[in-house]
Amino acid sequence: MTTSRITVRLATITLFFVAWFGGVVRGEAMTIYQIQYTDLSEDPTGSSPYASQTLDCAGGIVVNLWTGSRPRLILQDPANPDGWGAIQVKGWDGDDTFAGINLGDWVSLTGVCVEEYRGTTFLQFGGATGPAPSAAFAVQSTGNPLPPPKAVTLDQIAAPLERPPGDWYVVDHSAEPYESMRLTVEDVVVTALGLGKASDNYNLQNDDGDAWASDYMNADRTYFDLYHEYVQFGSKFFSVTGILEQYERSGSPSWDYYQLLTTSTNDFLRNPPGDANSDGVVDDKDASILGANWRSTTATWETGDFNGDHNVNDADAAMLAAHWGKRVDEESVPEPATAVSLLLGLLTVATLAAWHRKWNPPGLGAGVPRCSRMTAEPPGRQPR
Ligand SMILES: [Ca+2]
Ligand SMILES: [Ca+2]
Ligand SMILES: [Ca+2]
Ligand SMILES: [Ca+2]
Repeated sequence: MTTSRITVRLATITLFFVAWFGGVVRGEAMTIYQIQYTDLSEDPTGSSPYASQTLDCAGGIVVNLWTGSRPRLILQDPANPDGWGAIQVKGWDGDDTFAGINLGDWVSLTGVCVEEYRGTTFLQFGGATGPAPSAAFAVQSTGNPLPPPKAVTLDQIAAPLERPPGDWYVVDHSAEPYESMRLTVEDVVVTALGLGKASDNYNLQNDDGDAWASDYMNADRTYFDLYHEYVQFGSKFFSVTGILEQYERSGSPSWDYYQLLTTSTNDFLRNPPGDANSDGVVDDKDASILGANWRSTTATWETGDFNGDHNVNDADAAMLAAHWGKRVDEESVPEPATAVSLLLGLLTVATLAAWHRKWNPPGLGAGVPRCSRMTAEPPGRQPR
């Protein structure tokens, strides 16, 4: 047999096997990275090259479990902490789909179907009526430490832009490597609410830019509330942690955005009241800021107004005094009575007034919160 005939025969056999197995990629389990990774210069959408194929996945550590109409597991492989390291598994067998799986388990999967759904890559795990009826999971180990959330800046997961009248788009998909990973952003303020397809997105802002977040997956959100109770216009956080998800929908209006999904109250670290400079501790630097803006009526948190009434007065001094020395990870809710009594301790109004006279900074403290120009969208349903 000539070489060319052998080549033709091998090609025929190869084609036969491809046809026989259709879109099924079985054999050695693939890593999350392999399933998620896309060369964004070749495919700017960032979609998985294995979309619609059935495969086995070596899996990762369970960093979140979510029960909903389609329960979800979020798996993260600590081998890829900088990108393409996490994926969501969507169950089709109701709340019991992932029974027996706990946070910190390393879970591997067989027979799952890769789905690109509204911009996010899922591994479908489904029973009789689902897309992956033969899917199975195995708990390889338990009690693994959860991979620490990756710190990113807001511009790395940038908020979408609006193309009037009401279409939202991302400039590029450079956030794609972080899809489904746990991320944390620091020193952010809520500057807009009511955004996104289901009006449950809010805008986080700092000097690096803007990014959208949502609490729809937050287990500690009060049922029927759109947001976690900590999230209000002007809420300020030392950090917010969540899982990044893309949402995309064509039509009119069309949507494409990334949203940071918080999962519990622990995902919000609030600056202790009094931490005017947002460095995570209440100390003399903050007292100096408050003193310098004493009696201002147009103040912000950064200039000493910690209760949001725009005035810098004894109420703010009391809050600062009550949290003196507190760090962000030991933040407590101030009780007015305690605060007032402590006010007479470390910091007194007289002290603060004296600081004010000493510095007498003209024109300081007239800042107003920066506010995004984003507008609210009509209510709709969040993808589930
Ligand atoms: Ca995506
Ligand atoms: Ca993806
Ligand atoms: Ca401080
Ligand atoms: Ca105040």
